[in-house]
Amino acid sequence: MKKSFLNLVAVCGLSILAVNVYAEQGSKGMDMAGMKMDSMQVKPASATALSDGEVKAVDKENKSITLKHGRIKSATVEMGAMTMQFAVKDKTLLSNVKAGDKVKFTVENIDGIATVTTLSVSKQ
Ligand SMILES: [Cu+2]
Repeated sequence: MKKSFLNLVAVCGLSILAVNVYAEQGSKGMDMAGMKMDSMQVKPASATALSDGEVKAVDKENKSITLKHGRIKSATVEMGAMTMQFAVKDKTLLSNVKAGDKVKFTVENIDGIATVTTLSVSKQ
């Protein structure tokens, strides 16, 4: 996980260099670079649907999060509304959330464990 995150940082670093190159070519180049940066923020296409939830507890040590969630129906996980603890795929997912936050997340069945694979605070 950490390695792939570092790879992502490396890719972003390369894009920032590209922005600088475009900037020297004038405003038209800047626009193109801007589009490129925007597209990087778009989530990769996934069959996994976003679910809504509210954070009840965060446990970075054990890479888990307790979420009160609505109905979940993803490619590999289906359940009704409840409050439960999930494993998280990467503990960096937990760095921006705290109890009380409303979140959107995706869950996948990884080795039989319902695992949160993406997590972001909902914009109200
Ligand atoms: Cu559940």
